Amino acid sequence: MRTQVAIIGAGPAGLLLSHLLYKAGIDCVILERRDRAYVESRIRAGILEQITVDLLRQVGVNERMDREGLAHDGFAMATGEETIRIDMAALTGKNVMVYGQTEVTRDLIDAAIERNIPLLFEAENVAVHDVTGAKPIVTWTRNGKQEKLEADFIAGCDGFHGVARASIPADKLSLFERVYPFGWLGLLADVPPCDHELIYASHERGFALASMRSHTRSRYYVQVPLTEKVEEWSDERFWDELTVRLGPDVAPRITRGPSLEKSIAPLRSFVAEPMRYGNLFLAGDAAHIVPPTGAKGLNLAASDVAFLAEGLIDHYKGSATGLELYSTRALSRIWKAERFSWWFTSLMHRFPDTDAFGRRMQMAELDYIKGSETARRTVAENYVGLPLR
Ligand code: RFL
Ligand code: PHB
Repeated sequence: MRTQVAIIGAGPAGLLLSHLLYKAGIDCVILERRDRAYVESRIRAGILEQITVDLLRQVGVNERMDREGLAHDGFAMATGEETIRIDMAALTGKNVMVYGQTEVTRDLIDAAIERNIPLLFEAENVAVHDVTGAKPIVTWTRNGKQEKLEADFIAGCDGFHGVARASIPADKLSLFERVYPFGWLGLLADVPPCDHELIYASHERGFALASMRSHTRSRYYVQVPLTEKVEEWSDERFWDELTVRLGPDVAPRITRGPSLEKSIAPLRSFVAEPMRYGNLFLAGDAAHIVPPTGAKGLNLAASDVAFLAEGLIDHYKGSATGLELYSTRALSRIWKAERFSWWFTSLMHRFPDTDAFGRRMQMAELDYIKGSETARRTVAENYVGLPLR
């Protein structure tokens, strides 16, 4: 088999890239290790920046998102004592869209099948070869049979634990990492959200987030120590803790219900530089991870593949510039999102070494944000997403 671009991974990065290439008339094949049901059921992100929404519209995979997605003009930061509303629309003229990653993924897969974009699920033992040569190769096994694909380029869109970054010699990459000493326990339930906007709460007992998927489906998170096991959290225990952390004003508006899903995600900041090795390009979580506090992970995956598609389109038009600039362009946006996510995480969470002074610093910063339109605009500008360039 032969194609122009071999894409490893059918997450948001790989799928969106395939549609951007399709629109430009560039052939690709997507190889995904898991089956379709597994890929579509991974519950993760919920917030799309306008740039991501625009990209989905650009590739024509926007019909259901525009019908079912909820535009949000603001969100709240709560301290237990006060609530600060960040009016994104007034401060930046932009908003964000609540539309789950599961829905984005489902729409992109449906459209890929409709457009006959080759999408191979259950491709096991994917390996890349000769990536520094002119004819890179991807091999895999499927139903016990060894398969092979020749390509001009390989896009490693296979997430943090994928094979693409792992195939690059260690001395060709610089890695930057911070692992946080806590995780997020998330719960999804078919109950109406406690508020029409998201609430990020910084409480003495730890962080909590009230989010949603629709008017009838809520997504909540509480910060937990990494030693915690999900089995130790009955639904009742989760709702009790959430109620305390969201504070007395919000508590009466929380509707409890049985969990559809409950899981713990560790928090990490991570960047691998550069995002290119020969003809292998990394995009999305394969190259970087942000803690979910800023809602940036999926959105960075989208902006990466926008830069990568631009480079590939340039290449097939005869210019190497876009691909040469890919890593630099992408990393410039990534590092700013890394900074915002790290800052927002540091401000809102309780760290094991957060003493009385540290807590006062957090409270003083939140009070400053409350009183300063300039500070609120800075938060809003980063949350809605910085421009591509
Ligand atoms: P993905 O989604 O991990 O997809 C990678 C795909 O590659 C496949 N794969 C392989 N395929 C073939 N061969 C191999 N060897 C392979 N290894 C892996 C995998 O099966 C998978 O299908 O990466 P991608 O496309 O880069 O997308 C990144 C996003 O998924 C991620 O950044 C976000 O989910 C992060 N995130 C959030 N991002 C936001 O923008 N807004 C949010 O509100 C938000 N909330 C979140 C989040 C992530 C969370 N968790 C669980 C980490 C909330 C949470 C709790
Ligand atoms: C979510 O709805 O899953 C979500 C929303 C905002 C975040 C992180 C996760 O910052």
